[in-house]
Amino acid sequence: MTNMTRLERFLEKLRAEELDGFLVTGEKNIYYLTGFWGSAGTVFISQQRRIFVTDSRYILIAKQVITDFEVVDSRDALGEIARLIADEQLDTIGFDNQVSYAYYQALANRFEGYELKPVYGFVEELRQIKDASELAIIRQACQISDQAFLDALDFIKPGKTEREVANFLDFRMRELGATGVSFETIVASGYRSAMPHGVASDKVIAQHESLTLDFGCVFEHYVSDMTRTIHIGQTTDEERAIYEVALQANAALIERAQAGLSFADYDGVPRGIIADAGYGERFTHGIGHGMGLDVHEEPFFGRGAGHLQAGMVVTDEPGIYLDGRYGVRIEDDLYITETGCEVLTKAPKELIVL
Ligand SMILES: [Mn+2]
Repeated sequence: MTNMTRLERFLEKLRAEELDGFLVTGEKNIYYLTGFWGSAGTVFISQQRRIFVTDSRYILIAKQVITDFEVVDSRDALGEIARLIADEQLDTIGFDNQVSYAYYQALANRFEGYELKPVYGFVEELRQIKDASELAIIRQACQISDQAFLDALDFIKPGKTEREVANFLDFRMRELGATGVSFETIVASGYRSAMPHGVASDKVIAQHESLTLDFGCVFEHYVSDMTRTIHIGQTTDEERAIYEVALQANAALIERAQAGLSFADYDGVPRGIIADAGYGERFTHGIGHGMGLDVHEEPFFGRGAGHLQAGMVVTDEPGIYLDGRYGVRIEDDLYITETGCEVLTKAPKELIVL
């Protein structure tokens, strides 16, 4: 299984879902299967044919990058694919159920006579299991964000604004090789740190405040996503105690995370620690999510039953938020193996007081 290529896994899933062919949409899904990165591409895959259609803007790069596919230049991708497969005796064609209504109308028009079957997350399910090359890239993305955090510790001072710190992180990650940020950088100080997704504002960071930094970068199309909470000046006993609870929850999950752990336990183990400490109501979001080409991708632990599988990259991000006062969150990215997990984000987690 782990030695199978992405296309082999795709074809195996096609058989399992009893589909004769599948229309792949979405830039990241297409990149995953073909290596082509661009906004205009349509992919059709059956057991016999692999077709990639783009228009004249992208055709030269597509022909350079894409191997193992017929690369076709057309502005009518669906019509072109329907024409190419007309003699193939196919019956049931799958497509992503997230496409737009207009796309579906065009599809129904061009593929008249086929049974069209909407499927949720066909390629996204394959993308959950990272191969060695993907893991190597994600490791580098995490190294970049680790280093940017360490460098930011020298930059952060009372009197600076949250936005100045966010700009520092964003620019530093680019200096270290990132091509962008994986989401709008969260820098939340003091009372604003009680908002789990408080993006950086013009608020000035003051003495004795906590500061939550949640950020990540894009490196070779893959992302990192990490959170650290630090304190400025000095901390109270309560702040130290709450930090310790969040850290214990984060660490307990690292201890337990391995292939086979149920999604319910993935969330439940750290949540139980926070609840036992009396802050269950203050942990107001899910424990984490899958991560790869997208910063939030399958698996989503809140959605139904499932188990960790070797090769997943998932976040571990417990938090405690005291409305109007402050909050703490600690987030790592974990690569799941048969026997445990590798923590990809290595920035220090002991309480830092600047
Ligand atoms: Mn996250």
